[in-house]
Amino acid sequence: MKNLIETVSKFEISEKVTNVEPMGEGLINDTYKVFVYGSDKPKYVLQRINNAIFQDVDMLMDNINKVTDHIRSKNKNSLQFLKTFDGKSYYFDGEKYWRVMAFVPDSITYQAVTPEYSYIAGKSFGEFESLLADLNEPLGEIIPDFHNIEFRLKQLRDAVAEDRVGRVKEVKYYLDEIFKREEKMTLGERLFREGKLPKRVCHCDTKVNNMLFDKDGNVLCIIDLDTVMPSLVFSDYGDFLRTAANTGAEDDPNLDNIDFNMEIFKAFTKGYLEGTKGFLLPIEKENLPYAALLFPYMQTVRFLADYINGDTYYKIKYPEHNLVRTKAQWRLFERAEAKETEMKSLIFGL
Ligand code: GN1
Ligand code: MG
Repeated sequence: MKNLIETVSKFEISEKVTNVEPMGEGLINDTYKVFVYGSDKPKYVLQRINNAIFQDVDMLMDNINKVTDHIRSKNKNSLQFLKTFDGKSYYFDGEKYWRVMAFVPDSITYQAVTPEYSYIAGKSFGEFESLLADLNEPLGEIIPDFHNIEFRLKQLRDAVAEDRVGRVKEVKYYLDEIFKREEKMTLGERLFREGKLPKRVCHCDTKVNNMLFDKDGNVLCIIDLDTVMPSLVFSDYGDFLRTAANTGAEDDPNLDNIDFNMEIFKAFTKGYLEGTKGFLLPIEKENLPYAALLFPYMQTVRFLADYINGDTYYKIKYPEHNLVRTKAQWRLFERAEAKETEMKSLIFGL
């Protein structure tokens, strides 16, 4: 803890820091709440940037600063990052990279949401995309091909070919099911190549727990901006539903808990279509059910590839964790797939 307090002290904070405690459930970075003298509520957030994944920390912070400045220039809430005493947006301690942001007061995060909150989330979230639609400064592609499913399937194939830790034989069922649907699930990339779908500035990690809500369910601000980059519009819509419409947990060991909740789907989609009225193309709207399937599918591919590779990417809590995650995401995919026709007719009516 002493070291963490010392790290925080490199940033422009005038108060006396009293305590630093672990926070959140992120799978990539390590996050801490920072308390200062005279208050029992956290005042700042300290984060260790995972630079194995985000190798170009300058590009990372530059992207984030462009996005937060742009949102603030429109008088909307955004995360506020602090500079170090020597004017940098991160601190390198010789081994690790750190950043500090202001804690958003009176904010709540959820792991699950109600239909009512989903409607508001869809709307605020569509508005977030509208806000960024006129960002003129180009953003760096911080993780190239991040949500490119063709690329993710190639990574899975490479992992299988290498079979580094001998896990391929036990996951054959999932591999077969995944590759059976390859043609169908790579539609977005084909439409992009044919010039029919544009790329837009997307958040690319819109899990429910990456949004701060106020007590009335309004989205106060969107957090975890590391992956903001150009992507197909499906990214944010699909990834939100991946967590929000799941009646179980992302890594639920009990597959019976998992279903794709159509009430959440309906409410979120209604809000999202309102929020994106100004820019969403008919082809983007028509393919929203595809997006709802794509993200559980892609996350299955990513968790499975990491399991086969011997757990090198995602933080795990126990040895089989990535396999449990794979099974849970696949169950969610199957449930969503079974409701695809229903989704299409619902969207058609909205
Ligand atoms: C990672 O850091 P966190 O937990 O918000 C991942 C996302 C995955 C998600 C799965 C940079 O996000 O893409 O969807 O885990 N972020 C990165 O929970 O890979
Ligand atoms: Mg996160």
